[in-house]
Amino acid sequence: AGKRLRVLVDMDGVLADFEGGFLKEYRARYPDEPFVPLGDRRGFWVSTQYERLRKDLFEKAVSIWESKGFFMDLEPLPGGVEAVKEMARMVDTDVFICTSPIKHYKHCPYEKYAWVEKHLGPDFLDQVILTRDKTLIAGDLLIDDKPDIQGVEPTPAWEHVLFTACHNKHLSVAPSQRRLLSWSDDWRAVLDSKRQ
Ligand code: DGP
Repeated sequence: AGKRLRVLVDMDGVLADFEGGFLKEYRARYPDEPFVPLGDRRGFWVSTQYERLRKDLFEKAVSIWESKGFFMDLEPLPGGVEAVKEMARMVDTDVFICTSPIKHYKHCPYEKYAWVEKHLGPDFLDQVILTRDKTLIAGDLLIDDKPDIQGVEPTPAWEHVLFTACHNKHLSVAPSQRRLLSWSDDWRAVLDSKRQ
């Protein structure tokens, strides 16, 4: 047995259905405004695409994820919670939830912890890392749906595995970049490929 494997798993778009939750709440709150169907989503930033639709929709989009209860009520994405629990039970494997809170801090950080407690259990709270700069966090793997993960560290320790989401599935990424198409994809093989 070699050294332990450390896996960093993103939350929004990987474990929690940010895009689906956003669209549902946006349409409920602004039923008469135009919206972007999930099949038409392009680019990581939801607000940027809504602003292109119409200038004032930027603020309307932002109002959704700044609302109390938004992050807490996100549905788990299929298989994510089960995959993370299984990873945590694997020998020589440490799993952390690595997530960037929004800067409107009134609800989001609290609700992210509450979501983890609800879906993964109170013991998993030890595994939560809230950071706006994931390049500082050392790990073997970072499973994340954001195509470009940057920060102050130019050479992060992790390999970024791109988790497929509605906003990134059409992107052609570097041939060196690996993808997980969903939690039904072979994430166990990705972990095994990093073991010594
Ligand atoms: P992460 O998935 O950990 O990289 O965190 C990114 C967060 O930003 C996540 O909660 C989704 C959210 N987000 C998505 N689109 C936008 C946007 O247009 N503006 C802001 N401020 N946050 C957004």
